[in-house]
Amino acid sequence: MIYPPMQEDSGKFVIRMIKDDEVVQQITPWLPDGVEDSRLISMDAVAFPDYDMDGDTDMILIYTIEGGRVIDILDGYNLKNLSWQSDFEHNLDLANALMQRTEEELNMANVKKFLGYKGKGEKFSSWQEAYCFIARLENIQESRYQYNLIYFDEDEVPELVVDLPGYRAIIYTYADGHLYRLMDGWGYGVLGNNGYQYLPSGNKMFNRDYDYAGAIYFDTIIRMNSDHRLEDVVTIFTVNFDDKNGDGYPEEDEEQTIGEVSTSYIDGRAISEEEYASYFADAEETEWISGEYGYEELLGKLAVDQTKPAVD
Ligand SMILES: [Ca+2]
Ligand SMILES: [Ca+2]
Ligand SMILES: [Ca+2]
Repeated sequence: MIYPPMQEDSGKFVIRMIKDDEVVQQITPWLPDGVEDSRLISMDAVAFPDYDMDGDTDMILIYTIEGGRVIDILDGYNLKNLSWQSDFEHNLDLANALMQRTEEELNMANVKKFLGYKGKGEKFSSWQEAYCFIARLENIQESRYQYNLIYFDEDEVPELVVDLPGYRAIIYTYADGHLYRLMDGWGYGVLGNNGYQYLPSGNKMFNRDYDYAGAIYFDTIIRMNSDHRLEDVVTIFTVNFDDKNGDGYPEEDEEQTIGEVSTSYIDGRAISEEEYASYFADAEETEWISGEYGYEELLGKLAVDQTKPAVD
């Protein structure tokens, strides 16, 4: 059950979700810039639609504060049938967009309509429709996103890449009327992570993460399982120097050996060069996962842009 919002001493208010007398979630509703100190007047509506149709239940709050009416969208993560076990994250980009776009009547029906929510249990009729739906929501949140359609696994349905070039990547797949978020804004481009490569139609992704300026690195090979989730196939830890004391860190007297010797491990077991190479036999055929074009061009490729009907 959800208790009415509670005003704390600070004047801030929180929402607590209670199950069996235990607080399982505490959420501090969002207050827009400039009205952060506003007090709550009324909680007007609470709904739990999976508005972005990714399989995880989300939350929409509408409330009135001294500064006016506010919409708060909270994305749920791994929340299956409201088990209350997972977290919600404020989606401020979407909330801000809603605050600007809907006028006078900020009610739940209008919010759902703006989000394009199809309703509980509804399905998409095609991957094109599903990707059009989710790309619209992504584009509202970040206009710099670049898109791509790639064939990650072996089937005929491409995966949708949503990429903030050099920063983070999202990937969606589609099956049987449903969207699945494979990668959820995985970061790259900093801290020794160059990005993600995949074997086209091979259901195989490669990522290498360097540390200590390349003295060690982790190779992770990832695949999509039958639940449409990514899972690690193997992680290989490579020490690229003579690690005399075996702590995985290049001490001063070991630093000079960087690049001279290298040993790879799987679960702590040293592996041969041949075994290491066997995991990368098809690495030559990989491509980078990256956005290649903007939102409008994506719509054209999905042939859903009504002003430019597909011709062939
Ligand atoms: Ca969701
Ligand atoms: Ca596919
Ligand atoms: Ca060492």
